[in-house]
Amino acid sequence: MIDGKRIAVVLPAYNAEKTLQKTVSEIPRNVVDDIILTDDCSQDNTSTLARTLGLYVVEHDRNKGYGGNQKTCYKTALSRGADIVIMLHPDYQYSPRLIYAMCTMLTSGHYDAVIASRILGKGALAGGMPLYKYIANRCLTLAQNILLNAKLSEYHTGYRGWTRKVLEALPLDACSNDFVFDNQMMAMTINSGFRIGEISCPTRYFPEASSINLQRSIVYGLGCLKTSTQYRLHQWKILSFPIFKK
Ligand SMILES: Nc1nc2c(ncn2[C@@H]2O[C@H](COP(=O)(O)OP(=O)(O)OP(=O)(O)O)[C@@H](O)[C@H]2O)c(=O)[nH]1
Ligand SMILES: [Mg+2]
Repeated sequence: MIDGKRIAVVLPAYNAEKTLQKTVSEIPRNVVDDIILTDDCSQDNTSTLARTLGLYVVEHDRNKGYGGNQKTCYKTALSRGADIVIMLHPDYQYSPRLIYAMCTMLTSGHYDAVIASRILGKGALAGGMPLYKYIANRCLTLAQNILLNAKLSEYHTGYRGWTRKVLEALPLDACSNDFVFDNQMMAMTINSGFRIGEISCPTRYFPEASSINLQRSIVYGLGCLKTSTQYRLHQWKILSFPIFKK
């Protein structure tokens, strides 16, 4: 709890066995009330390990995709009474020690959502982000900031925090079940006028923390541009899209 708000951390997991324990060990248990792992039909022992670590586990009976997995994360966290939900990839790419800082940005009342950015500061390349991902991240961010009329340092982090108000307001079921879910959710948050804060976050790249290949990265990048273009067309009242229905 922080300021009387119930804090949940959700871990959308897929084959996270090798990195789960390290990730969970750095979650500040003194403030986090609920740790939920949703297992998207992993082929390793992610669920078994998660139960051993004392997490609340939801298992999909078939692979629903990254976005489908996050839908389960947020529904579960809300149904278990969360006021603040921090989404963290369980691949130990991000520092769980920043959960407290992210939560206090949300409980302060200044922000409705917060992202932990790898781009704020100079740590991304030092942390091992491949140059092609860094350049793609910067170019997509520039394009999205222009199309969304926003000023974020990145849109692609796997470490985000939300208030209950945001999660209840956004029509998440209208979003993709694939990786572009994250990007659609950011665009929807902006469309609904919610205030987004950012903190800087160190990143680590190592084989288990990064499984997305070039082809999937390209599909994701094009999906991001499509999302922002849809937002612009929606704002100009030229076309309407279900993800931007308030
Ligand atoms: N549900 C589901 N999740 C997946 C799948 N593939 C990867 N993930 C999860 O999606 C998250 C992001 O994938 P990563 O491979 O870490 O992506 P990345 O290469 O680190 O991407 P960047 O952090 O942007 O550089 C991880 O938590 C994975 O466990 C999948 O097929 N289904
Ligand atoms: Mg990763």
